[in-house]
Amino acid sequence: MTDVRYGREQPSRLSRSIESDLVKRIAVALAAGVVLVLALGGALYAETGYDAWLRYGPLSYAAAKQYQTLPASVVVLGDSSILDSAQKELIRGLRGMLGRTLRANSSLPAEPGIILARLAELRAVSPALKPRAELRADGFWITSVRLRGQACLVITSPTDRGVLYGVFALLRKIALGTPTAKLDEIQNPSAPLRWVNDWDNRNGTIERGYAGASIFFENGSVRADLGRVRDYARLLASLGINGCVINNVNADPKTLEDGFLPQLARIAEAFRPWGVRIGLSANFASPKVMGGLGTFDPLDPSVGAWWQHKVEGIYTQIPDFGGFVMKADSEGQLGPSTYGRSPADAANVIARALKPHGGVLFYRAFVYNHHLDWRNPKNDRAKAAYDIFHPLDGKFDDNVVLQIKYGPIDFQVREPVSPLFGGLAHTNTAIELQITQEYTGQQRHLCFLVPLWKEVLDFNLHAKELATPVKEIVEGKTFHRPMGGFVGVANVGSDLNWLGNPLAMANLYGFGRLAWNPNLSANAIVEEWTRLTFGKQPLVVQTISAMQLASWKVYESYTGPLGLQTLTNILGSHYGPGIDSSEQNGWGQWHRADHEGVGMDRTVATGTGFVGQYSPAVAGMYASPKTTPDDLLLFFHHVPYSYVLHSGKTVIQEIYDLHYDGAEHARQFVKHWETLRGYLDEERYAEILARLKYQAGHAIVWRDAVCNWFRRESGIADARGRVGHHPDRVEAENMQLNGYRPMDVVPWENASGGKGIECAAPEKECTAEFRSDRPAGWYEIDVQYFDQNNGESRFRVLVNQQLVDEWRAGDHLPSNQPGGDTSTRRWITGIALRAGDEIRIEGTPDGEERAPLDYVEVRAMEAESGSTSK
Ligand code: GCV
Repeated sequence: MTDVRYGREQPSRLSRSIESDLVKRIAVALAAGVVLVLALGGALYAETGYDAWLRYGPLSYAAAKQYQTLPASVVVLGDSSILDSAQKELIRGLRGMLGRTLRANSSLPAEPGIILARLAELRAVSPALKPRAELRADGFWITSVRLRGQACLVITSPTDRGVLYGVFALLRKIALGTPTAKLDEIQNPSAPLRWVNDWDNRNGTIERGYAGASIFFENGSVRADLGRVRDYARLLASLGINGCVINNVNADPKTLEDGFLPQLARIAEAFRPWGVRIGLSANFASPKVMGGLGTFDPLDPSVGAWWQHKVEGIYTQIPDFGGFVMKADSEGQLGPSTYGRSPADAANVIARALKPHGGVLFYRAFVYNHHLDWRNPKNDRAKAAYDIFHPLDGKFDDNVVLQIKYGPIDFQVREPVSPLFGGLAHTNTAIELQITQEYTGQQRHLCFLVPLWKEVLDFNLHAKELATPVKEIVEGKTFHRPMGGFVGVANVGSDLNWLGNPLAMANLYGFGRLAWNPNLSANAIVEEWTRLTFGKQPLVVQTISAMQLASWKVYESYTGPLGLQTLTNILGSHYGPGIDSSEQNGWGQWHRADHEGVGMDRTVATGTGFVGQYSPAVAGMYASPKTTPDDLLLFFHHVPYSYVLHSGKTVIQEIYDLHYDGAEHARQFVKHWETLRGYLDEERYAEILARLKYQAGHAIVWRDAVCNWFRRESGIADARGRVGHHPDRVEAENMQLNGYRPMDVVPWENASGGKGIECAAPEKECTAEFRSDRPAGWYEIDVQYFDQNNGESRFRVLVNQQLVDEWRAGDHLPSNQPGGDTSTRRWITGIALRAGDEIRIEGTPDGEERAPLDYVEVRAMEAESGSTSK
């Protein structure tokens, strides 16, 4: 690979904004941080990521000093498991941060105290104490007052849950060093429904989960030990999340079997002390497939009676059951269309069963036909949700909430906002966001999604005269709806750090904080999260925050810029590149690239008409390529490759440039992270470094696959001469092979030159060697190999017979084939080479994995001299 000095001659938007921000923040922080880390010396301790943002690490002497006046006792007025959690959490947090253990009391003592109480109980002891503004359910008031002559800090709310949230808010303030002496603060949640969904299966797997097995289920049963569930509930409560659906929306009908309910009740019990109600994904065909009826027709009275009986059974076991989420008539799940009934018929029959118990029915608007005829240019999956649900507006009962994914397709790296939010003036709605990074790098790539979510939530749909940002629609404000909110698909797993990567936890944190207050900025959220998760050293905070904030656009730029959507293999893992996979099939994730041009015409005038689902102001913007923002151009318009963007570049050149910029930025993440060595615990430092290095290598796989594919399709060369030219690269199939044989990789663009090599025989060592023709100097040898899931091959790299590196291909990537999902880079830095040196790679196959290799790059290290990391 050439040493890409991207952006120097003609910096792209991505380069300019991200680079300068990162460099500025880190320079400032370096100046301040160096001093701090020296002062801290050996204070860093081992971390697993398990405690996430609730570490309650000891504050420095200076930071702790301002909290010396906090009372020595914590008093709970009232009796409930949630208040008990609140009291214990406060004691735990203050002990961790301040080294002080509060006295626990249950009545007002004759000394200053921190008082935890619902408003009702507080009034009984102090009738005059009233919040100065409205306190809604789950909202809280933290105030410093005198009670019976004693200086007290009161945390109160109309609900137990609100008191708990107030405690977490106070602990967060202390962890962040915010003064608490004169507090008088009221916070109300943005919306009543702040839920997560977990797509766990009874067999212990998780659909689109990337962090190990289910914390709920194992071998068909609820786990015996629910310790992880309790700790998950605590994390959720700390963000104000009040509901959790615990099973896959592709729901197993057996979930609702009577015999299973007592097991589910155990999960509800684990959540209850943290104020998190459980919900279940229900299979719409349950009355028939497990309920013994001959039908699941929602208008058949026997079906209504079945749901009523079932729901009563659930409430007997789980009195605070939150409700169901329903995926019906979608991706193979049966639904009301079987009987010619509407989603409103389906939702209402179940909602009516839930209503007397206070339960909610989340009906997912993710309904579309995945057998669309791709040959018909008028067909468009993006139109489905609006076409189906807009005509039903006003027909849903009041305890039904339509759960709508943020975009009209499916959690792509970028989509426009779903027009359906603007088309439901008489229906409760909730926005569905995806915390688990299905299409955004599966927690192996850094991709902080809060900036994406902010763009969506702040987007003005112009659904009424005044501004109608999406956040206000789902809060229920715009259309004066009684209910609404936020749903995040979390999919935490049993990996100790919950999401498989400590940095990915910023997405869970960010989701919760936005659900509580969507007006928070991405900047504020990430800084807060970083300080809570990694401590307050300026270098750490600035570096991690800057990397996180840059990461979504970096990921977008090498996986699907300009509104192309994530160009991944949509028929399989949704992970590595698979540019063709979205075409010529019924799934409707089309980008319509051909020899002439690229993008999908969704205009009313000449295309599918999707644009017409927006209000006139928004539709007007998307109607023409001239007024459509560049980053969504190809979602709305089919244009020739030579079309000139607002950036001044042609579409094809922007595709090339963004991919090169993105891959280079991913490489820079590694460099930025390396500046943190010694500032963090070694465990998380090393774990994250490994992920970032992996990402930097995989970003190159993405870059080359997409650029080569478009180069071939468009026939237009890269004006900067990079695409298809890799002067540092030696293709494995061109090396001297012993035991290895060339193989074709499918699709061709997922391997350099479309080919790799593999050992011809199982379990027999093979070698591939070549001689370097580079002048004497320090080099990096990058080995691109395939790490399949069906074996753990071993590799050794020797320079002139001297072993310089060895490793096992033991990662768990989502494929058994050599290709875009499995292509992995080993970075071997700091190697002294002279012309004529022999570089040999020895591969030892294992199982079905034949030590497959793609290529080797020998790159001069001048730019990074001094780095010795591996
Ligand atoms: C749970 C996408 C995912 C599916 C998921 C579906 C949904 O299609 O790939 O795994 O199914 O969305 O949200 O229902």
